[in-house]
Amino acid sequence: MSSNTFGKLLSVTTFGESHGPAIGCVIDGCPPGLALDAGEFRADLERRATGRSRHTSQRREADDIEILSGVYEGVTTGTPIALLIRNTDARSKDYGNILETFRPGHADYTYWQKYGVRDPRGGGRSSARETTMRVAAGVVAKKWLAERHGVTVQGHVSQIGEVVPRGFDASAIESSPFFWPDAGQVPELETYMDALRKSGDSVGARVTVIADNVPAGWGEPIYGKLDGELAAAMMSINAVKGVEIGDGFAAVAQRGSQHRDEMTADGFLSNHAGGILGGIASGQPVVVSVAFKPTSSILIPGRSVDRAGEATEVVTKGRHDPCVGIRAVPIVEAMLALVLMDQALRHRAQCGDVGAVPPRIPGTLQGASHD
Ligand code: EPS
Repeated sequence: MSSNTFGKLLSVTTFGESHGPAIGCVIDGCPPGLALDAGEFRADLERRATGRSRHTSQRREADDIEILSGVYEGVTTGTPIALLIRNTDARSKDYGNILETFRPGHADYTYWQKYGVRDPRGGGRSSARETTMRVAAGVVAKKWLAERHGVTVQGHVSQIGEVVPRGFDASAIESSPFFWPDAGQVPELETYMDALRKSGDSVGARVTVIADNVPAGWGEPIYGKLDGELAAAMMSINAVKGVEIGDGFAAVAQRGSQHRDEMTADGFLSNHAGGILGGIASGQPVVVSVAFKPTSSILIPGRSVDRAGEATEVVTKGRHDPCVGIRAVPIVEAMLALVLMDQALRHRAQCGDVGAVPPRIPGTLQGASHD
């Protein structure tokens, strides 16, 4: 199986299956001298993990990181950083009844068509378990971006099913079981999710992530556009069906006079472009929204075929997420951070001598819209 690596100067390779002995990643190209310790991965891994609320899969993994290489006396050495997490709570018998068939809406069928062989336990390599290692690699990128450039990356869930936030309070996000920016709506969402789970169905979600303090100039036209690479990175996450940068598809119905972000010496007057022009960061916040489909592993029976091509009915039992988008905030943050760090290193390599060219317009003026 190829294509398990992404990034150019900072590259990440992930490996492992959901029910195999371990999952892991190799981060190559991280500059030397970054302080790094296994405990630093804990917070983001917990944010992504299953079993931390009743609204997610109840599989309970410790997600303890082992740093196998690339760090000596607490700092990165510039050599490949290999990280490993052992799987401790796989329950493969849950998959006994779908070994011979294909869940409708799942990669079961396409993996089978492509490889002619598959590890059906927990979805094998196609499982969202793989995203654990993206989050781990993202911890390194977030830290480097924050220390070297003051870049911060923060996400939230911006829609669950048909429910959208009524207000926006950044301080509400991390204490919410839904990464939701309006604390007042959490009881309503709990009721919504409880009813959904009882019905045996699942629902989609939208996740929005914003990177602040991204310097103007990061990104490479023509085929290495920052937005192009972000779209590819986001689409590589399990269950993602759509990516928007800034206004995204809403731009279709806008006029040029409305969409353009007018510039003053004091700052941009809006951010419809999502911080990227011509594939290059403008110095405004980079705003990415990602659409997650409803999980296909559900209790409601669905028509399918078995390996012999005979009609059958599939019901997926086990420990599944009724809304996989809820746990996706740290994954989207990680992918954004990894793409930004790669682009930062590439910018430094080619244009490090250019420096800041006047006029340097500060980011978006306070009060201007991100959306
Ligand atoms: C997943 C199915 C479930 C989730 C898993 C993602 O796996 P299992 O049936 O083995 O419990 O628990 O999520 C994780 C284990 C994780 O760490 O994210 C799937 O089909 O994608």
